[in-house]
Amino acid sequence: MEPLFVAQPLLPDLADFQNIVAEVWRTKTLTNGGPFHQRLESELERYLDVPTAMLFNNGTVALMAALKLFDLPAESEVITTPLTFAATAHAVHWNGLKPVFVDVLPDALTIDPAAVQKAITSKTSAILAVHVYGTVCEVDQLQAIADQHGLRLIYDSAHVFGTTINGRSIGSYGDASVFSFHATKLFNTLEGGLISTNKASDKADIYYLRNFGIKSEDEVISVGLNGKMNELQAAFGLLNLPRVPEERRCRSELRQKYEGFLTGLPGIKVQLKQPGVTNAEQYFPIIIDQATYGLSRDDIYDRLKAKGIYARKYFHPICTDFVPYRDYPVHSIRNTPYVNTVKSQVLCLPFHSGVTDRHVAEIKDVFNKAA
Ligand code: T4K
Repeated sequence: MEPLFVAQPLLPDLADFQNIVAEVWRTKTLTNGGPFHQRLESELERYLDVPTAMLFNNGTVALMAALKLFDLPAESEVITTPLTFAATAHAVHWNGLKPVFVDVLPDALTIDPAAVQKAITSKTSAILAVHVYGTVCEVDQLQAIADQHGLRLIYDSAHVFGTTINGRSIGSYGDASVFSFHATKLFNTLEGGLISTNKASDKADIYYLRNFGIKSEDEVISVGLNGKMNELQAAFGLLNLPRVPEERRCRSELRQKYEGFLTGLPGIKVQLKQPGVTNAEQYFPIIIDQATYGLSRDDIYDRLKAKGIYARKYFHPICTDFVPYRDYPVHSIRNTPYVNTVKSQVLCLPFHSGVTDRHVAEIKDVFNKAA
């Protein structure tokens, strides 16, 4: 059997992409907001149903720019989760701000609002919450906390492209939302990212942050980055966007197949179902409790790997295990932060349209033997 990976990129039809490449060769417009970029940006504004959707060259740079947008005081504290990809914490650090890590909620694995409350100090300036694995944060509670303390609320939405909560776009929550269009994401532009906000008036500021702060040939008005997406990325995205619903449908079916044999297995928890939330179908995480199940997460990971099935232990090690953040505590309402337990229990199974029934049977076999 060919190796099976946790992710497989969504690809446009090659001939369609070749035609678009030929068009780029003809116009010689490679970057700096060309026609493909402009089209993709307006299509995403519609798709995400937000007044402001601004493309970036990747999700990490978009996160850095989103934090910069609010002029947070130097060295102030940004409360975030340690159960995320390193980029979330790094973006805080690159802005000269201090990440303050707090615990996650059992089952949901998103940032715990009670732990956020507890971690707020006079130096706190923002909350950077992550809709991890596609499970959405406690958006109402977080907004109430942010309002009460005058904090900015920014969402890392890398895992929730196209999610809605009771019909409202995930990209419209908080002060800003940041998406990743990396190859491993449901919607990809090779590499790419986006900032969305609920205010049309943010457009100009985000534009300057993305393009060196250049206002005109003679004027630079802010300390901007080079966060621009190029024309080949944008064209790739334009061809991929219409393919997202079908990919999402395949993943939804796959979710049902996985849940068919995992739900009810003692010691295994599948992803939380959130009423009113449309799941983006980005990841399929499970939590394996060795004491009840008999085998550990790492045992299952190894057994799958022996069959050429590469599940991933996202996001273990967690941020506070990484060298730059090793001295940072995890604030919690518990004596032992829940995240320190669950980090050794989460496993993301291969989750994309390339997973066949044969693969599912192989994976089921591993779990059944273990049970
Ligand atoms: N915030 C959050 C919450 C995120 O999850 C991420 C990114 C970001 C921020 C930052 O956004 P970006 O700056 O990346 O836009 C991957 C991705 O590189 C990373 O984008 C993603 N999160 C993270 C969760 O996963 P790795 O180290 O797991 O990537 P890699 O190369 O091991 O890929 C996983 C599997 O996917 C491979 O085994 C095979 C398959 N694959 C991968 C690539 C890159 C392909 O089939 N083709 C490919 O081109 O980090």
